[in-house]
Amino acid sequence: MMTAKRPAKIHRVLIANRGEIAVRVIRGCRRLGIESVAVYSDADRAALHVRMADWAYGLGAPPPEESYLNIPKILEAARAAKADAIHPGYGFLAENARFAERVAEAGLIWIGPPPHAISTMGDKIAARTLMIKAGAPVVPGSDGPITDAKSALAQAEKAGFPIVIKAVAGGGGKGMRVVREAADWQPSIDAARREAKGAFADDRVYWEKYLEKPRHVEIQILADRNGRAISLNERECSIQRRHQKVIEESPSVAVNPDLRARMGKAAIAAAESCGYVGAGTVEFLLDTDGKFYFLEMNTRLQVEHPVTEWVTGVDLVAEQLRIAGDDEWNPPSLSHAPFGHAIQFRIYAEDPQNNFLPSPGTISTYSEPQGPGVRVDSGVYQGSEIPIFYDPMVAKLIVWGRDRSEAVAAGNAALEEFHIDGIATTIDFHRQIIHHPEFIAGNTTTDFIARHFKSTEVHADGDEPLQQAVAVAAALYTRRRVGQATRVPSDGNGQTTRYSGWLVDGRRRGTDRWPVRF
Ligand code: MV4
Repeated sequence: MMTAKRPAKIHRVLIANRGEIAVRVIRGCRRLGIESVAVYSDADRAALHVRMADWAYGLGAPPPEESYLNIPKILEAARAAKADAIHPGYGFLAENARFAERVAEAGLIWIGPPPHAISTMGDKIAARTLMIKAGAPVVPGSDGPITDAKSALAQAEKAGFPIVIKAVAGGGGKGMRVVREAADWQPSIDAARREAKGAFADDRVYWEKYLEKPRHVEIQILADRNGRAISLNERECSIQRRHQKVIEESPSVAVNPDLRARMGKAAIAAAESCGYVGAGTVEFLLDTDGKFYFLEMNTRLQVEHPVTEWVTGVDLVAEQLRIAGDDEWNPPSLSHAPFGHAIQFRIYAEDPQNNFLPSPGTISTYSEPQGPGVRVDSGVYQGSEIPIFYDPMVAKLIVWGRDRSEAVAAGNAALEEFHIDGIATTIDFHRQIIHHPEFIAGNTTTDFIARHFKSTEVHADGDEPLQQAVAVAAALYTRRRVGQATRVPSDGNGQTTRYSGWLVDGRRRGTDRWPVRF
């Protein structure tokens, strides 16, 4: 058999997910000689993950509660398919401790961390407390949920404004409120509570000192049941829009070998503090003077895992399967990592011209870039329908170069070559970002898009005229490129070839724009 060593206990994995991550896990299984079982909603009958899996089971109606979040139906599919393990992907049930328990109770292997690790890290105060005990740096903040707003304010004022109120059950920015003066304290707590209650059915909130313009740097870890844990370097994920990551890269320009080693140690301490098993990510904020602070731990495989795979040479899905399905695990060697530089661009079915409104529909043209240093993790094919019910990410483009500037150039070329018609996508938005001198210079902080692409933000902040000019220029630039009338040349056979949107004034788009001089 031409396969890598299969974990002893896993023969058939049900993937409780859809889209590109379901496809990614199917590929990981196939490499290890493991059969895959897809599940699908009525909206996904013809989806790529269903076509690629060895087996497929329908779950029911499209709404997530009736399909990809429906625990009884998923367990029933696993039983019917004779699966021996379940991989949750990310999102949906991936960080649901109750689901992890139910999987084990059904006699199945859960390809993820123990339920208690999920629930501990899901409680942001419990996570902070554990990390303080483990001796890792944590942002100054409350040591429990806010009960008495007045005494909490007295404490917070010692740390100093600005302060951020966060949901205990939160993560991802939901229920977050920045407070800049005492007068806003009570209203901010009330607003954060309301939002937290709506989003998590848990209105507990806590406070932290708010760091301005930090970088978001996270550490990938792998841990096994026998207490072995390794860190697989960092990912920089500061380029995000309204708490949705847009571009991720590894390594981070802000991390040197010494800082990498210290952050790696803190991440391993986080994993050990909660008895972590499998692949996980420890998020840190890195402030402007190079100090880092624990933020939260994500107890799942993440969307941005491919950049780590590329610079470490480690197949993270295969390692997840080996850790879950073998008693003994040999950690992969990292002696050559990080090697080169990888960047991931998330391609969303969203319209940047229309405040990033989701753009569902049928993909009429789908043509992926290829060539050296190019990887595409996609959940679609030409003819796919993008349903309205789920996350609108359709593909991830991951590029590699020997250094960051080569990776950016590879990204520019590959984005140029990525053609999707029938729906709006964020492909051109990515090109605008990587052409920005501050991106090229590596000045990627979490306020990058809000500051430099103001026209894309409803709640713009800052008021410098220069920023206004940049935003207007960006908007005009986009309009010209996307709104230009399409030339329809003849292909010489009397037939008309349509280059839908890809000819501007007879010059192929992009050819005169790289490298950019500002
Ligand atoms: C912060 C912060 C500054 N100071 N906490 C946003 C999502 C959630 N995971 C935590 N977030 C933040 N927490 C303190 N004490 C700034 C952010 C933040 C952010 C973090 C990572 C990536 C993008 C961000 C964008 C805005 C705010």
